[in-house]
Amino acid sequence: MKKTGFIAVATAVTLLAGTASAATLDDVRAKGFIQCGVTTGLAGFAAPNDKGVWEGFDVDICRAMSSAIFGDPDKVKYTPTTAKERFTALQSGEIDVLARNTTWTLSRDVNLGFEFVGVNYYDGQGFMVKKSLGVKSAKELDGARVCIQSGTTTELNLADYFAANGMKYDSVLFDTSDEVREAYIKDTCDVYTTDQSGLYSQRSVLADPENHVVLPEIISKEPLGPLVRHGDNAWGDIARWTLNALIIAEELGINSSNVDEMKSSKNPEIARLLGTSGDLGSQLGLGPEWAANAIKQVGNYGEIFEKHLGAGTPLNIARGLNQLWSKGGILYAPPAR
Ligand SMILES: N[C@@H](CCC(=O)N[C@@H](CS)C(=O)NCC(=O)O)C(=O)O
Repeated sequence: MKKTGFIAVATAVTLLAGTASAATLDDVRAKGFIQCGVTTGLAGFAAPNDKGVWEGFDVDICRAMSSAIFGDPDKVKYTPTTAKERFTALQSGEIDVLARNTTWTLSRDVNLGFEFVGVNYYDGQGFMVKKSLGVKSAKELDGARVCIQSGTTTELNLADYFAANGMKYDSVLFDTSDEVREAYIKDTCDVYTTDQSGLYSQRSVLADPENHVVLPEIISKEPLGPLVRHGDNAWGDIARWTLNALIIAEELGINSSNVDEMKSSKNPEIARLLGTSGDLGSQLGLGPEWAANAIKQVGNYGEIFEKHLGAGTPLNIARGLNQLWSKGGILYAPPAR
């Protein structure tokens, strides 16, 4: 009896595990789109354009997944989430993936039950002040009123940094970055702190960006990346390898303009990635052109970075740490083979 009971339980667990691992992709295919959690609006990363279409560096992660699955980058619906709401939206199944400048931390991974599939932007927390304040370093901020966003890693880093430097501060908390920016403009606080990328983004939409300075100190590590729920490894694999494919494409010199010619390349790594040899696509439960479609329709990592954040944009962010490992940065994708 005992033995049968054990086998029955073991079978049920196996069946459940089998169901869970296929669920999200099946569900996404059945409904015909990916439900993608983004910010409530952060220029360059995720914001609706003048036609109401969401675009940005984080949005392109979801678009690339859509290309990999559907061969079409626009089979995506967007759910704007505040920093506080984002995790409930993912846990409850309201969204399939969260692509929202979210820092990979132990407690989010383990305690909240998420799977960070990689890093699409290596960041760190910084400070922005008005130039008129004459402050040159974060060490001069003792006694400052600091505007921050609730539900973020920013809060704990700020407390740690001020404590470590024997300084005091008053925090002024808001739910969205629009509210933080408005408060900063209205002098409700002296300093704005968040991920440096967020500061560049927010400065780019101020009426007078030239009057604001991002201080040199970086007080934390903020590896930002897309995440999915624990329990559906196959779905996590699709998100992970879509991101990796964009990075590998840049390494291999494949971009949105040359991807079709590259399909006849003699380089075996290129052939495997673009699906002209091997079966990487079917291993992921996708078609052979999964990566080729993502690269063609959305671009390689470098193209996506330049389009939304690079020198030609109001954000004007240097690649820095987000340069490929082979070019002095730390962006490194495991091999697609
Ligand atoms: N990386 C940090 C901060 C994330 C965060 O919320 N950043 C701000 C940057 S300005 C943001 O995205 N705001 C957009 C919004 O309020 O919708 C975290 O994961 O907690």
